[in-house]
Amino acid sequence: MKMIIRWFPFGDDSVTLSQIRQIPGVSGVATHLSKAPVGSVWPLETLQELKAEIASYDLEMEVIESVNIHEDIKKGLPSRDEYIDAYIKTMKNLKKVGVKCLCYNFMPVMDWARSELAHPLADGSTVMSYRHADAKKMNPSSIMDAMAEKSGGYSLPGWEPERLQAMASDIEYYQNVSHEAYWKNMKYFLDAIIPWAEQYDIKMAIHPDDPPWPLYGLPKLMTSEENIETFLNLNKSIYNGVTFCTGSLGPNKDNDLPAMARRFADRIHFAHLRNVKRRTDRDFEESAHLSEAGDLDMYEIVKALHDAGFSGYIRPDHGRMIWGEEARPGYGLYDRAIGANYLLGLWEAIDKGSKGAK
Ligand code: DNO
Repeated sequence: MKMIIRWFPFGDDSVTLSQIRQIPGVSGVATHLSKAPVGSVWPLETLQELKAEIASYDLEMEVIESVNIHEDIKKGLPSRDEYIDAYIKTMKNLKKVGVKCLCYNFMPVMDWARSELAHPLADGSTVMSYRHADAKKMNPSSIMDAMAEKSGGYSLPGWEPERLQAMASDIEYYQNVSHEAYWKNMKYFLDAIIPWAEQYDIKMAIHPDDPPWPLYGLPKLMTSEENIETFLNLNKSIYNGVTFCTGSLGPNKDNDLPAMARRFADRIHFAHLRNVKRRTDRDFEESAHLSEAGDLDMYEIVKALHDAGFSGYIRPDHGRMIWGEEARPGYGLYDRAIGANYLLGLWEAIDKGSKGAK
């Protein structure tokens, strides 16, 4: 097992590599080329420069999070083949710089969703939270309608009218895409790239949908044990694996995370470990990593991975914003450093316990 931390390159992160270097037990970062347009081939030279910068802090760049999937692939359009081709070329360049694991997602239109970025907790920290009723109001289609009626729009940085327009029409598009069709589009992508993943020895690790339930009528498939099983059966190569994100799957109380970790252990290549506090069956907030801070039993989750012989990558996930830190929501230094060392402590105790150490 290797403990890593997510890091955003090219001055896009308030957290520095020299700070990450000082977190005990962290061997590397999960990173990506944020400026590369979706669907483009990631330039080898830029990857080499990035790797050298990371290596100069004695850290590894073995995990990429993420090479995003072009929407045409998810939609199953004829143009998908050229984007798949570009994806494979990117994988080839990643292989050349020693990448071993690639995290991506197949969420339609948007990545994870939250309704509040700085929800105050009783201890004075803030976390990201999700209230289903509020999230529904953020539907880009209804915001566009509201704007059209000049009744005032929702304003969130990054939700500019142009982007909203594209999101709204994409959401519209998916209203007619059945789950069966979406599974087929996934399989088409997997069958095209997994043979290359095998050749380049890059473990593919799909990220679950977050939150793990339907939103805006979009096909959300990576949400449950049953669906992950279906996904893994689409292409049975060991290289077709998952990112086991406890914070994404955890808001649904029916997801038995230790059981899922045991069941899918040989196909889990990357684990995002964090805790959540459920408020209702559709509302939750993120919490400190410690088991008692949320609803997930982190000891049982780590134990399940350990006992199954997990040898992939783990990273602490979204942390609280504490000690006055100002950073990208969820990705501050302090609480993730605490989280990493809590998880490493669990791992050491479980590992030594299993060997009967005194
Ligand atoms: C959220 C992250 C996700 C993840 C992507 C993977 O904090 O875990 O944005 O990186 O879904 O493609």
